Amino acid sequence: MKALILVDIQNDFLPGGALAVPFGNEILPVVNTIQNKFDLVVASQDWHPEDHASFASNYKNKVPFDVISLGETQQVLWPDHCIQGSDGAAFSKDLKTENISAIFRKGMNKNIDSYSAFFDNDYSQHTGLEAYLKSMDITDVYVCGLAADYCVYFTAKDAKQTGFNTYYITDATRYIDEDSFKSALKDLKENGVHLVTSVEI
Ligand code: VGL
Ligand code: ZN
Repeated sequence: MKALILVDIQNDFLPGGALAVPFGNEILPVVNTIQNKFDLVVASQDWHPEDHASFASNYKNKVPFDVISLGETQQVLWPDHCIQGSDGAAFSKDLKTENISAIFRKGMNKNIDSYSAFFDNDYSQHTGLEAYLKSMDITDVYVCGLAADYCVYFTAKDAKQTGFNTYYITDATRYIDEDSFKSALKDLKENGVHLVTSVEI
């Protein structure tokens, strides 16, 4: 059984949004068209409180894209984005949502970021996505959405790690930073994640 995970296709990650991913809107026709090839479609939603530790605005003398140490992890600081209940946190109106059977929200703990749709960045909390997919007899997971080098990357990595045959759909995602995207692709390949295009599904 095959599942599609739509990662963070939210207004703030689209052109005009607070943390716009360049050309992010180009994935919309692709992610809408492929949904009917899957037994199950789920989505994740970045869902931060205003005082979230990943926001540069919550520190003195920090600006977006600075990097700090947060607990054991290196944390990129972001512009305020995907505030719980805001329009920026809503799914794009151009995303086909009627097939989505469950939505997994992440990044609610103000002290830790959560790029993956499965776990917080320190792996101390899970979202319930793994158990849900396994309860639905899913064996193969396909990952798409925004952004390619952050939440889509970490979601694919964790999907593989938790035992799913994992596919990263290269034409159904866009990146924030080219260098981090290149190293993400290299790491995914080394970890056995398959890179595919939407026409190969
Ligand atoms: C994301 C940065 C911060 C993403 C979320 O969805 O890729 N990136 N929060
Ligand atoms: Zn975020």
